[in-house]
Amino acid sequence: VEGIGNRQRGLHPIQVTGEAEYTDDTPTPPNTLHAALVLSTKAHARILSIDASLAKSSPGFAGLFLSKDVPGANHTGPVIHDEEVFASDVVTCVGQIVGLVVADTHDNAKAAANKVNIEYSELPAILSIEEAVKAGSFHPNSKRCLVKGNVEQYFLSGACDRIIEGEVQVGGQEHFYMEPQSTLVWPVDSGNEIHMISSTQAPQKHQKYVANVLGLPQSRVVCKTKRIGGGFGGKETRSAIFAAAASVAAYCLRQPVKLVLDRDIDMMTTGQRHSFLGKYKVGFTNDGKILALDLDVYNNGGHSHDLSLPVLERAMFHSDNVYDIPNVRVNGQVCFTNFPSNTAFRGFGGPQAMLIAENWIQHMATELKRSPEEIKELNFQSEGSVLHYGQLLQNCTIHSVWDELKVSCNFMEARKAVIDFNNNNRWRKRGIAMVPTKFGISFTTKFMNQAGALVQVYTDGTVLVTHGGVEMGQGLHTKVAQVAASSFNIPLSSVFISETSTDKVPNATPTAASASSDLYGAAVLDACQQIMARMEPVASRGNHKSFAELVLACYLERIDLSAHGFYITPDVGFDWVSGKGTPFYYFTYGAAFAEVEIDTLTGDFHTRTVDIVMDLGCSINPAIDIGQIEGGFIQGLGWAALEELKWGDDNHKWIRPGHLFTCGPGSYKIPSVNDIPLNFKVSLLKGVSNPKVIHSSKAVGEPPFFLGSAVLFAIKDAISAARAEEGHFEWFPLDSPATPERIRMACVDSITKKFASVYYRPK
Ligand code: LUZ
Ligand code: MOS
Repeated sequence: VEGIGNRQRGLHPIQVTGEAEYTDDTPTPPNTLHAALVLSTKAHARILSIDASLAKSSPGFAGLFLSKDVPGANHTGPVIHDEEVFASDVVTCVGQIVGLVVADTHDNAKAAANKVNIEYSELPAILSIEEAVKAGSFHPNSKRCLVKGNVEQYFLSGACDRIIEGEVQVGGQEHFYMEPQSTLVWPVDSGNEIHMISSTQAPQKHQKYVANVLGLPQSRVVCKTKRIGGGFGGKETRSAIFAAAASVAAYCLRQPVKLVLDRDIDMMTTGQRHSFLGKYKVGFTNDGKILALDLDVYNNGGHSHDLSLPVLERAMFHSDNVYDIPNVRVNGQVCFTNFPSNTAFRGFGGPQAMLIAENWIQHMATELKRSPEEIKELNFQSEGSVLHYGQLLQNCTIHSVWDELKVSCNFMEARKAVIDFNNNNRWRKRGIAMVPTKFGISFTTKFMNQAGALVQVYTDGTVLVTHGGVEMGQGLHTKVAQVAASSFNIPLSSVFISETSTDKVPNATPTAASASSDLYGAAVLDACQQIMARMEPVASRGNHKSFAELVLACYLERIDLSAHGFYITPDVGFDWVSGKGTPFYYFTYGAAFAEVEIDTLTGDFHTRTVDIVMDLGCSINPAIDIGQIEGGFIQGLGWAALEELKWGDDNHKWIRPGHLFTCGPGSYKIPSVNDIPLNFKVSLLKGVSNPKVIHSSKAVGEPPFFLGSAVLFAIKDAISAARAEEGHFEWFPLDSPATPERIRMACVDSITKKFASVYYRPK
């Protein structure tokens, strides 16, 4: 996008030079103590004894805090309080916090924490979705059902020419934010107040968790966040428990405490994207029209509830992806497993469910010997479609997005070229795929769709904006500042957003669900309009040469130049009893094309081309939005094809049960420069708007993520070509992620037949 300077991109020089301060860079008071966690090493066990004698004589040791030291409530959680800040009697996963050691340095704290000796008596553990389902191990009250039409009747009536059944396992994903979980907590006024700086998407949750664990009123606890080095959902709730643990030491010792997790500790304790298991039964006609879908979905909640139920709910809402299905039944339930609590991650269950949908629609196409793209198109929803949860589809643009992509990627030509390449190469195969997506915008929990802002205008004509949202590198502050600048008709450089703080804007919803520009943009607009209205009598005299002059004149007339703005998303709400409602204010649509080449002998692949079209309405800042699409796609590609979490279980003797083996970049492969598609094209659908939202824009954060799965389906297409040469034309499942092992084993030949088909399956 030409003509947009660095400032407008949100790219500030201090970010480039590394001078921008994150939590760990904040100068600490001289008496600051450093914390390290004492963690459970068992997936499920009773604590028999804790011996701290060695730790206490460790260099620099300043204190050990356990459940018995908690001044307030030890139980916490975002929805229900089912999780202990410090495990008291029983540990329910490896990596659960048992204690916190503080010392003079980070290294001394770690060394001392390692010397705390805990004796356990082991209990049986549940270490996969499959085991949980078999054992009936579910979180309480986590069963959900959505029904449209009558699935059973359709399967029995003979209306379906064909019925297919299958199972898909969808892998989890580590957030891998660049900045690990970090917090600095200090007592103020001899412990009468507690302040903290935390790396979080939810400063308000830190305030709440800390007030709760210390038994303090929320009015005496402040959390501030200037910026964070990525969150991706991993700091929507999980960050708060670390602040709570650190605050106990800070409060009891009346000293500042800093807790910054090392990467391996972060990975093994903070939870990941939920893995899912989907079991489908789909009925359709010989013409390729879907008639009925019966779907069971299970997600791996881990050892506490956290956000697992809302994640399951969003998954159930997205289990149609963009397809019109006359009869639907979706049953869902959250599995209790002995893993760290899985949590929000960009897409929040939506991508997992859409991946299951794209699997069964591809399965249909294989049955019908037609191209998946044809079957997809044939079943697209359109304007006026009624979704399986009762929402009426309005302003549906999936057809325009898809048609534009088809032309842009030249799909027919690409298909011909792939067939030609595959006919001429025995051990390398190419594949292509087009994948559509529709992402529901709004928190599915109605009350969360609210936002506050504080706008303060100073006498030099500069404006300080504070709102409830957190800047995590997604450009939120830039977009919100643009809204303020355009309201006052002043340059962007006159607007400043310094930090997010619970004492400026109270009770803020976490910065999540892609909705923050919509929400905070509108709240800031509300505040600006209030101030403009107050300034109007002075402004209408028309004798001011600049905004600064006008502001000064208003000040001299004793006009209030500070306003609190507020916004709620209208018309949303859902009732799980009737299973009907309007959970989403609107949808963001997109589609992606991918072409890959695989090496059928090693299972390696690379992405040759990716082409993406998205409808973002009338973008507030196309440079930021295209960055979000590129980043979201690549993160989705990582989830679908590169990143595999491996846990110890009874079949894997080299890692103890419930231990995360992949707890660093050496064993867990996130996308790198070499994984970027050789040709990577992103465009925004032109001539569209979204009158419902601030400046007619659309939410962008999560919607592109799922498009990364186009790479997985292109890989599958390439594998099909390899299998065809061995005479295999039937449907085959491919769990995500499509790692080299899975790709290699799916390219069946005389060598793969020598191996048992068991490879590591997602948990
Ligand atoms: N968080 C949440 C979310 O609490 N509810 C949601 O619906 C949601 N959606 C996406 C991301 N985070
Ligand atoms: Mo996110 S999954 O919107 O915190």
